[in-house]
Amino acid sequence: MTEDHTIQPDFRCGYAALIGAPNAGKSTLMNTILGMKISIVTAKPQTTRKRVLGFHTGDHHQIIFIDTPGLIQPRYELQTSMVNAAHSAITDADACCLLVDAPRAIETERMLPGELPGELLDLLRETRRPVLALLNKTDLVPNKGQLLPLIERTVAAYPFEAVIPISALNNDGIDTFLSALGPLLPPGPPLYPPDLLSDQPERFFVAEIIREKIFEQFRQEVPYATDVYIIEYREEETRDYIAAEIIVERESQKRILIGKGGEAIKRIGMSAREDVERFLDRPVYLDLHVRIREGWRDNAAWIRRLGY
Ligand SMILES: Nc1nc2c(ncn2[C@@H]2O[C@H](COP(=O)(O)OP(=O)(O)OP(=O)(O)O)[C@@H](O)[C@H]2O)c(=O)[nH]1
Ligand SMILES: [Mg+2]
Repeated sequence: MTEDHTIQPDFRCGYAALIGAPNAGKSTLMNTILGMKISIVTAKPQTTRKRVLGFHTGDHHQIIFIDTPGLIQPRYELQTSMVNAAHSAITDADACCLLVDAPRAIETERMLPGELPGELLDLLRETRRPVLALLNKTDLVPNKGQLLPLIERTVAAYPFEAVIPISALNNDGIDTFLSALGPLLPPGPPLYPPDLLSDQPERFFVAEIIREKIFEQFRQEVPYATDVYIIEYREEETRDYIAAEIIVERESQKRILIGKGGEAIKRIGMSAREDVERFLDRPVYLDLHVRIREGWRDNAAWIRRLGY
């Protein structure tokens, strides 16, 4: 925004959905643009489970990014709600940004894995929103000549507004992307104050940070069988007291999460607290509890209760 906060007559403001396969780098891209870690990122697919909003305000536009869960063929209730979150973001957005994992697409000669491309492109066609294709992780493509055939295939696959190679991690191509996206938004004043980055409550970010640590520290099915929610959040004089419940599906998963003599849960708590304190910029006491909620991820009532 300009110094005096006067809004230019050609100012634009609107919603931009970040969509794509799991692990394509959607959350990384949003964080890079916002200059703050709003959405959790891990090396594992299906990290993001809910829509996360992030606001980017420039001189000429305010972009309300919607980070979405990766598109998959759902196999249980939680995944169904994840896909629904992505689909509704596409419908709600003024413009869509389809992220492609470029090195993976080059290797497999497909833009998106599995049966998704046809279905997704049909949905995009139906909604008639402008779509940008972002070929991400170009830092991992050693020979830039390899990008050309991928660009050609992408151009041929759909009438994208533009096909832009980027590296979300290295902040490469991001200015080009933002310059292409801004004009696709409708004219209008900003909807949010320029210094606001997101509208999610603090407890959402705290639960997400704990979930990120579980994704980072455990293998195989444990992260996917886990969810986190805040049961108590109390602002005390010297610190915030935050109690969170980590839910799992089975006794064996609870044992893994707690670890021998509680060392695993302690490790989650320590790394999560560090990040939560950095995020909130104040000291916190994190109180973690593990509980079994049998079959929660395939239980519609639980999915709703968990805010999906
Ligand atoms: N080298 C490289 N790695 C990247 C880039 N962008 C993202 N990554 C990595 O890719 C992995 C997945 O990134 P995320 O941002 O979590 O991907 P996502 O699309 O949000 O994934 P889901 O939430 O699971 O759908 C992480 O390990 C990131 O560090 C990039 O431009 N270059
Ligand atoms: Mg994500």
